[in-house]
Amino acid sequence: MQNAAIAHLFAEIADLLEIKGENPFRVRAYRRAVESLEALGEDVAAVAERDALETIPGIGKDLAGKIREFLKTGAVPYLDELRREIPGGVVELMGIHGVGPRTAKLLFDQAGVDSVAKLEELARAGRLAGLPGIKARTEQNILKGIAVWKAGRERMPLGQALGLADAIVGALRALPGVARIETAGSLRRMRETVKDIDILVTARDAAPVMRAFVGLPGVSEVLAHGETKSSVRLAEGIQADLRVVEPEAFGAALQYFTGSKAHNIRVRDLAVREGLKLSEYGVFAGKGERRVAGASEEEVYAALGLPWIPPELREDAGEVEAALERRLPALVELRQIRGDLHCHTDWSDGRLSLEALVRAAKARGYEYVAVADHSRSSTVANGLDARRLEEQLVAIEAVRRKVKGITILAGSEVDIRADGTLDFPDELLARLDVVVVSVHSRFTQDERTMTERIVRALRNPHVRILGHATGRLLGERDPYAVDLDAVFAAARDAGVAVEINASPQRLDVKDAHARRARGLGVTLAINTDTHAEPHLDYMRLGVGTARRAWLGPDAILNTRSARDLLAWLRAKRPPRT
Ligand code: DGT
Ligand code: CA
Ligand code: ZN
Repeated sequence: MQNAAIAHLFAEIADLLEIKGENPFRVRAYRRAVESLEALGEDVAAVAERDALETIPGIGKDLAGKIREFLKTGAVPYLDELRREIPGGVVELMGIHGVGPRTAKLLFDQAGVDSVAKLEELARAGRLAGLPGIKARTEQNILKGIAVWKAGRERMPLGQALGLADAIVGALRALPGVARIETAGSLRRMRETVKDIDILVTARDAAPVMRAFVGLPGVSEVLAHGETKSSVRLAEGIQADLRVVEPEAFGAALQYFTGSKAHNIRVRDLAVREGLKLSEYGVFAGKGERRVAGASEEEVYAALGLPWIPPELREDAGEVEAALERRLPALVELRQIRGDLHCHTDWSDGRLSLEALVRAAKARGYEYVAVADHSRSSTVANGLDARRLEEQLVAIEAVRRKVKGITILAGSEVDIRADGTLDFPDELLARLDVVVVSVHSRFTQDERTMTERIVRALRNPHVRILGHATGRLLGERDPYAVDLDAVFAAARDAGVAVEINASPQRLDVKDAHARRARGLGVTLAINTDTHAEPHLDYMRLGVGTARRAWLGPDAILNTRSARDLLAWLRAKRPPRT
């Protein structure tokens, strides 16, 4: 499918137009087209084939023409023209937090900055501050932004890597002779970022599998092409390794390459104590010649006297002890999730209409879905004021009559204002089924101010969920300063659930924080923060995060039935002073 490739080109056009300071409507048209293409379930070539490109939302005559052009020639001349005007490095600058299109253009025009490296050089030398519109503080912020940007490029967010890995595994699985194929490494453990994609395969004849792997359409560079191991770099920059292993050793190899390294060391120590030898080829007894286990992971762990340990726990964070004592937790599973409690619609900055959101949630088998659009303070996100929220309540009522078989919760993602007050009066909040509160502004407050701000919001008796508690954006923005323990304790005392925001850029709170919160007695909610239909699938990332936090279904609010959830949401809490 060329959908992603074309979306990528349109996104680049939008960036370039933005830097050029072109009409914002044109820029937005390209951005909408990007979202549409990413959300499109069908191959765009097939859509073009039946002459229906213009039925795709956001694709008009002009963009349809460019798509056809690309499908025919593999190029978009308009983009090539733009690229000649503005070097790619200038677009890259916009990836740095605090550098928007205007700053990027200014840096390029005034100081010839055409790469992040150049920008860093000038900032370090203190030579940006003299430029018009750039203060000394901006220079410091840019340096900070560069550091986060760099860290983000060494490791890819899990959500993006999973998508790439799924595509590779899907393509290879279809080959004749491929018996088993699985991802390993940090990706299988659902770590929030991964360095590379590790894949294991068993095949009668490895050569054609290797050939197919190095020839995949997303490959930009072949780093190694061997009989048992090949490595490639994908266009997105990440490396992928494919190893061919014997069926008798598949479980042992999967165990070894899943890691983590720290977990493996602990498990190998256990083996040694039992007089066994553990390697990627199996568990061996005697003088290390007799294989006693290897085909499956279950059998490998069993040979060491352990139950199978879920990959998400394999961080040497107490899981080996728990396994030895037979007290591994029963972790929450995706199929136990019964609804999503933080979704946006086109009433604020989402793409789905109310009805489309509800139908999409229903199609995923959910029992309930909460509409939680932004509130007024989030102006860039087209946040609702009280009047529009009231209108939305009426609209939700209408959808309730129209779409049966799913409980529609009326909610809001209410901004926590700088002083901890909320965007709506209590009387209006009281009419909502679920109130999510989040920080979207003034991230630079000191820790005490921020903590007090959030705690104050949590004490509002109508608040039921704290959204993305640290505000971090992977590879883009660090968490703000906040005393999470104090926040978690306040949430517990106020009966507020803390969200595991499953959006791939957020995963907030993250695994370690979620585990800590649970330890303090907090209920968690796994929400996708959906802004478009495919985002509902982010639930998988949130569940992975919860599993890494050792959480079972009982810790998660949205594993409850609609009835139990409603009872929880409506439970009266003691008034606080
Ligand atoms: P990453 O790639 O940094 O996101 O994290 P991993 O865990 O995927 O690390 P990677 O790809 O270097 O190696 C994959 C697994 O292979 C790792 O989790 C455990 C195993 N492994 C690699 N090197 C060693 C080692 O020196 N000792 C042991 N015991 N295991 C290793
Ligand atoms: Ca890896
Ligand atoms: Zn938010």
